[in-house]
Amino acid sequence: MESVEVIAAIATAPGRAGIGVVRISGPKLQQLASQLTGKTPPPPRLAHFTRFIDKQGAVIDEGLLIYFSAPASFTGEDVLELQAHGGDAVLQLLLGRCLELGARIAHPGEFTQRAFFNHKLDLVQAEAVADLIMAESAAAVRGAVRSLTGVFSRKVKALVGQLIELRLHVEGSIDFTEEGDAFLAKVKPQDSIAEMLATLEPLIASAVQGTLMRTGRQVVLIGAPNVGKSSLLNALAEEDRALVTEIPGTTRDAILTTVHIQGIPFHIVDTAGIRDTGDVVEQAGIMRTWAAIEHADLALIVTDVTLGLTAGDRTLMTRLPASLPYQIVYNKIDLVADKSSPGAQDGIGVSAKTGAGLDALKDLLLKRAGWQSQTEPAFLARERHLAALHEARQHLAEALLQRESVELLAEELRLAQNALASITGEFSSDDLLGQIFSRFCIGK
Ligand SMILES: Nc1nc2c(ncn2[C@@H]2O[C@H](COP(=O)(O)OP(=O)(O)O)[C@@H](O)[C@H]2O)c(=O)[nH]1
Ligand SMILES: [Mg+2]
Repeated sequence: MESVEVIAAIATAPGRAGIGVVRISGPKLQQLASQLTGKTPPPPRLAHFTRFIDKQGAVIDEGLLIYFSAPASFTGEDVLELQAHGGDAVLQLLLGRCLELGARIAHPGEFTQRAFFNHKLDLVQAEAVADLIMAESAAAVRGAVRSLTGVFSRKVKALVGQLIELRLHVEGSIDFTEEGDAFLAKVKPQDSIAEMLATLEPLIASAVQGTLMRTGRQVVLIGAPNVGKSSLLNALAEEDRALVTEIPGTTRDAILTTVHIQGIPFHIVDTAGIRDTGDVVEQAGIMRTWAAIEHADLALIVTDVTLGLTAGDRTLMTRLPASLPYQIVYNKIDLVADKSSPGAQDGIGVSAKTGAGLDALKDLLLKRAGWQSQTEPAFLARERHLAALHEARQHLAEALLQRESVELLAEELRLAQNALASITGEFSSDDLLGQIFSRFCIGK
């Protein structure tokens, strides 16, 4: 067997804090613990107050040492957690001492990778660790925790189990052609396939919501200068992100702000108003506006309700990429008496100044993003999961059509199983694993 290296990393964020943690994982860490503390190693799972000493026996710091004995640890190996004071220099000294004692610095995500290889977590759960750390809203935290605790994995594994069961029968019927047909007639593969497809649908719906919660949508605010784009951004963000003045051409740079609506991140870009101008800085800003439009999922065309949709707005609409959906927003409705008039059919009326209509605008953004609040709570999912679920659905649908050839039926079922198993990592190639774990932060 190849020997497993001892890895170590500072597990807490850089900067100053009450405590900071150095984490070590690998085989037989008791000896390292003794060398680090100058004492006999403590029993597992007990917080142990100790001094951490350097090569000459001088004290580096004092703090808590916790020893987790394999396999009862996060990684499934021996793990040491050193809780020292939270300063960069002291933690570096402590880490340096661990390296002297034979550890090497862990790669990003390597602790979680080891947990995966030691069957402590499946792939969905490992990804959820990273997602939980990156989560920016309470809803995203809940979604990541649902994945981490195995809610998503269990559903996928149940389907894989059903598929294996069915494949046993189907493949069996190929091998024993004589009794095969009778065998199949009893199992009724079409029925179980239809049942699996029915289970897959809500799973896909949840995953769609989960990916939305993770990645969100990019929304660009465009329109003529002075219609209130920056004011609208500030109103949505509930803080003054962009400069607002009565001078047309105030916004020069594209400003990105993330606003969470029901936990979904909307990355809203405020842009320089589009107009012909001799000002080179403003021109550069307008170029950036077009660049932001390229990356957007939705454009909000902001207009001043007192002016209505102008010729300039109409030209702008024709110049947008055909694939980009847009929505007209009439701003400054506080200035008109009849609030329903201009935007009634083709747009939505808001006032960035008073906040009127903002809730309706938020609802509209959610709807345009495909958010459905009535579905069961989402687990935080990735595009990778969604693609695999779609692939499985496709193969099951194909399998449903294979009434003539048992071989083709068997093949579709096999492909459906592979797709599902790739979600939890049972069939993942090393490339995929490398990609997933390299995105982690060090110490995780
Ligand atoms: N009455 C009223 N004025 C607004 C509203 N929104 C923006 N303004 C004013 O319109 C002017 C231009 O706003 P700004 O946000 O800089 O527009 P932008 O150039 O499109 O970004 C400023 O004087 C704002 O105070 C609104 O809803 N009602
Ligand atoms: Mg502006």
